Amino acid sequence: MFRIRAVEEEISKRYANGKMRCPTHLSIGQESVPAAFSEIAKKNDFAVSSHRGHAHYMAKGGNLKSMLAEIYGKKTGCSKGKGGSMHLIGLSVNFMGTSAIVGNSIPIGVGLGLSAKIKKTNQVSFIFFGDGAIEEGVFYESINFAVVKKLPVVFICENNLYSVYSPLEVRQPKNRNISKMVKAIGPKVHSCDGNDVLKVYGILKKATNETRKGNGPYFLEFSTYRWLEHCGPNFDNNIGYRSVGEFLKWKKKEPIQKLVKKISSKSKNHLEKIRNQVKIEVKSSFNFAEKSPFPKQSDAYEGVYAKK
Ligand SMILES: Cc1ncc(C[n+]2csc(CCOP(=O)(O)OP(=O)(O)O)c2C)c(N)n1
Ligand SMILES: [Mg+2]
Repeated sequence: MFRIRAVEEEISKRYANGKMRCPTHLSIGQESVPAAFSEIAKKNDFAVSSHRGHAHYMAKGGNLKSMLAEIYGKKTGCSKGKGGSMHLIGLSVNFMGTSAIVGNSIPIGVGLGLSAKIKKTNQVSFIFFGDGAIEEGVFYESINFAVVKKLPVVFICENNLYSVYSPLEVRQPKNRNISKMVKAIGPKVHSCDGNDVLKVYGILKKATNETRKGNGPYFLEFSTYRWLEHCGPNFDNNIGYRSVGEFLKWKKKEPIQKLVKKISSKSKNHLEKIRNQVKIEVKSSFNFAEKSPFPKQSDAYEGVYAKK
């Protein structure tokens, strides 16, 4: 969680320098789910994510230097500087990509689950998406297919209440409970406080073990909240689509403090060590990205995907 927070805060701090020229969707406030995931997924398990994918890429073991270089548009980036923040890929750790099109990576994640089942590889496919992706038709086709074929897929919805500036209540019928609705399609469904990393860990671990055993797909809904604007490095509570009161209420429930309150003072010392290590790693990774060369004009038609 420290590592994700530190990277996202540094992006936010440096963004105004104008060197990162792609849109960026930051995960500050949403660190619990990817952090728990990082302790559960195996290296050869698959994962895909969406426009807000930095944390998932890092949690799957994606190379931090390559991610930052990508955001800076550099040749050393994970998509060779041609994709930017929303097109992250790490084939060496089976992080199979992120997409700017809401819902677009869901069927890809299901296809990866199907491949694991056909080839009997014992891999699990994890699909990260937001509450907005539930409103895309492809979500229903994909999860139905995963249920019918009993695929080893974990659908992970990080419900942060908003799709850009629209809260759930103007997008979906009043009193709809997403988990209940999805349960009717047939996957096993669980939900919990998505800012409580230990709770998320428990639910995600069980779902992963069960789906790996061949017991079919899971849909997990984790409630959380993004602190910054939908896209970009700033706070935007002043523009009126959400209240300062709501923001402060969620800020009190933020993932890192929630964990710190629960642990012993010995563990707190350990956390301080982690925080310091992370600072050093983040600084050197930004230096790498800033110093890396841009792609050449002649690279324009080269394949964008990194090789294993
Ligand atoms: C198919 C499609 N429709 C609309 C958009 C514009 N758009 C980009 S991000 C976003 C919000 C998605 O919300 P959610 O899935 O909840 O993710 P969050 O940003 O909250 O993490 C929208 C509507 C898009 N990129 N793709
Ligand atoms: Mg959302």
